[in-house]
This record gives sequence, structure tokens and C-alpha cells, in this order.
Amino acid sequence: MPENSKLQAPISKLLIANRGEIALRIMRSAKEMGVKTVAVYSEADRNALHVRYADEAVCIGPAPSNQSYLVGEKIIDACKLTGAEAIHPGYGFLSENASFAQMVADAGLILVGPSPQAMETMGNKLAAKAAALKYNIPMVPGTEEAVQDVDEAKQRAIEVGFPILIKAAAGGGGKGMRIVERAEDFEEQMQLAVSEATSAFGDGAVFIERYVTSPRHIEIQVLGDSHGNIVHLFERECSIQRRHQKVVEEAPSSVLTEEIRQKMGQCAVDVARSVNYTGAGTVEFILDENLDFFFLEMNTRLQVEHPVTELITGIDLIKEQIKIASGEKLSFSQDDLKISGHAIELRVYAEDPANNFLPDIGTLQTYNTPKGNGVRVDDGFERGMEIPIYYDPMIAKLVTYGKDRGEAMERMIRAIEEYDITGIETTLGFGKFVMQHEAFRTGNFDTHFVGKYFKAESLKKQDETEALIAAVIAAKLFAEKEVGLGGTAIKNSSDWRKNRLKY
Ligand code: MV4
Repeated sequence: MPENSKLQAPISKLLIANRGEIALRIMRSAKEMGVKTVAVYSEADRNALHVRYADEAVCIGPAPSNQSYLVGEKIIDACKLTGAEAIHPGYGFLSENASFAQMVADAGLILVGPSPQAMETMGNKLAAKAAALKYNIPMVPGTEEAVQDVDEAKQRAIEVGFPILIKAAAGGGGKGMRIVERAEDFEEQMQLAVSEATSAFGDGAVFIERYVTSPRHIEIQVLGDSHGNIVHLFERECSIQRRHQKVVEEAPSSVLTEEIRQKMGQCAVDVARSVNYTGAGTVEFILDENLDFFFLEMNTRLQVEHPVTELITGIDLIKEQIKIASGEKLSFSQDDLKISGHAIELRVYAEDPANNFLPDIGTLQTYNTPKGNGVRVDDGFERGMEIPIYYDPMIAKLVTYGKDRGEAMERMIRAIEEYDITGIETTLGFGKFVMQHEAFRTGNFDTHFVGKYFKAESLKKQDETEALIAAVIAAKLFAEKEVGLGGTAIKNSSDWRKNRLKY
């Protein structure tokens, strides 16, 4: 008997320790594999779609996530109660919690994800960089260890060259980062960074990197099995973000050459190998103006934006995760993987882009999703539902696929126009702004896109221009006596929309 015989058994019942669209997304793939599903839910999610979709469901406590979705013991108890052998944590919540991963293993259960050790190493940016040093991975010049003495750190910063970035070792997603432009500001900024890191992460360790001023944020999807096979599934471009929250992602990136793609892919595989990575993971890089790339960190979960990778590779990442967790070998090699077409994802948040992206609360009075060729909507809501205030305000992920980037963009615009949401402000209009923006269309953008180009008025202008065009065309049609009471006006109104991009 192999020592990990438990891991070799196929999974017959899977508990999904998450909610919303990702819980549904996971259950759909499980169902296709003949795997029974168990939902867990908080009191706020009694009527949620993921609860109805699952074969069984267990209530795990009150609405606040620290009393429900974040309580590892309750998740494990729900497995015991239902006989689920494995847990899929989705993203967020417990998905990158190494102590939870250890608890799961100790309970004799399978976590659909990497080992607790891999999670722990990658959970600390300095430990992650140290592990990756075994391989020849490009990293931003800076300190390899935590800086403690302010004077020593300042000296190091001067050597690296300003502007520099102070980062928290325990941070992630931009939390606890401080840009320092001049040596004079260093001491103060470092003290702030340390105290911020201490209060936010309970770990005051910080380090220094040269600040790459206009980077693109590019990440590589990897999959590793428990037999030592690791492949990459190419890149995702995630530069369109604000306050470190991604809004638009796409695959492939419009700037990578085949050579850079291959090099980045190999680096990502090496980073994963440095911790014997198993499951689905994402290796994050920044790319500078010279197309030089640098490893930043690794996310040890399935990411929100995984669908764009699924669409260009034809691989169902959830199924692969489940197969890997059951001990199966990857059924394909690197050479079997090819990029086909182009995919774009827009995160539809319950937020008001015209009002600094402030979260909007309310009920989905109208909710009709776009359909048709090349359109995928991953969501967890239907008409009449309220967006709970307790969790992430994402309503849906709107993903379009096309034979090339142009088709994926036109399809995204079409899908945004078809998407009908009332009762709540959303980022749909912002998505259209991005799709129509010259910088996005030409692929000439970086992480500063939103700050550089987007203003609240950008959306108003978009609305007003459309209203104006509609009015002008209506008047013209009326003058030409083409407007009857029925079909013609409707037919023509869709014609004028086609001209929209010219204005
Ligand atoms: C950087 C960087 C520039 N230079 N590191 C942001 C998220 C986290 N994973 C790392 N991030 C960055 N690290 C160096 N050395 C730029 C980012 C970055 C960013 C920084 C400030 C404001 C917005 C940003 C958006 C994306 C990435």
C-alpha cells in the first residue's frame, strides 16, 4: 500500500467551502464527473443558488464570514456529517490558509489544492522568493531578506535606486505596499510600512524592491500533479485594475512574443517546482516597458479569472484540480497545450464606477444575462435577489471568446449591451468604456490604465453620446418617414449601435 493511499482514492463526494458563482462553477464540473456535491452556507445564503444546486447542504452559521465560511472546524464537521471525502475551497475565504490545509489533512480529508507546506511558503513573499532562488528566476532588484535596521535599509534603498517599493512579507494583493520616491522620505515610510504590516498581518517583516513604475501585470496558470509533472497554461493579462482589484482580464496577452511567453511559462513551472506544487496555481509577474519580466509571488488557489485560460486552452481547470487531488496523473503534457483564440473577462461588480467604485447595495430588480456565441456568464444570482453586504460585491463574471482579440472585444461590447441589470449600479458601463478605449484596443496599457484614463464623466459622456446619436437618427428616420409604429425603428436602432465606435 502506498503511504498516501487515501489520496489515491477517487473522490466520490466533494464539499465546496465557498459561495456564489465559484461554488456553482465547482459543482458544475463535479457533477459532470459524477462527483456528489455538498454545499455549505451561512444564514444569509439560505436561498442562494449554490445551496439549491448541491446534492446536500449544511448551514454553518451566521452571515459574517468569520462565523461561517472562515471557520475551518465547521467545514470539517460538515464533511464528517455528510461523508464528503474532499474539500474544494474556491478562492478567498480559507483557500490560501495553510493552517486550514493542515487541519484538513489531520482530519484524514483531501484538500483540493497544494500541500500546507507549499501554501505556507508561497504565503510569505520573502519565503517564496527564497524558494525560487534555487532556479534562475528574474526578480526585481532589492533585498532578499526582511529589512530591520532603518539606516541599513535606507542604505540598501539608495543602492537599489529610487523610486523603491516597501512591501510586507506577509502581504498580498498590494496590501501593505508603500512607494518611496526620495531617500529623505525613507525613514518615515519604512516606519509606517512596518506598523501597517504589524497591525494588518501580525508580522512586521518588510523588504525593499525597486519600483517598476509602469508595469503590466501578467500571470501564468500552472497545474502540478502528485507525480511531479508540472505544466503551464500560458498567461493572463490583468493590468486593468483599480485599488488592486482586477476588473478586466484577458488571455493571451497582446504584448508577449512567443519567446517571452515560453520563458515566462518555464519560470512559472520552476517556481511551482521549487515547492513541489500540486494542483492549480498562479505565478504572478510584472512586465516592464522593455518586456523584461520579474517574478513577484505565487497564488496557491484557483483564481477568479481562471475562465479566460479555460477558453483559450479547452481545459476545465476544476476537473483537473479534482483529478489531481484524487492522485491522477496529468493526462496531457506541455506539448499538448496550445493557445486557441482569445478570451476576455469583465468582473461585474455591484459598484458605482461614476462614484469612485463605491459598493452599491440593493436588489436585482431586473436581471437578464447575455447569451449566444462565445459568451459565458459565471454568476450566482437571479432576479429578485439581494446582493448581501457581508461578502465580495461581485455579481458575475462576463467572459467572451473569439477567434482573435478583435472578435472577443466586439463580443464583449455586444454582451455588455445585452446584459440587463436594474436596481443596482454595476461595472458593466465601465467595461464598455475599457473595450472602446484606444489604449485598450491597441494593447498599449499598463496597471495605471484606470487612474490615467477613467473619470466619472467618462461614463456620462458615453451615455450622452449614445442618447444623442439615437436622437439624431430617430429624427432623421422620422424626416424620411421611415419610422412606422413597429419594426423599422427597432431594426434601425440596432443599426445605429453598430456605428457607436466611430463617435
Ligand atoms: C510591484 C510593482 C512595481 N514594482 N513591485 C501589486 C500587487 C502585488 N501583487 C504586487 N504589486 C505590484 N508590485 C515592484 N517592484 C507594481 C505592483 C502593482 C501596483 C502597484 C501600485 C499600484 C497599483 C499596482 C497595480 C498592479 C501592480
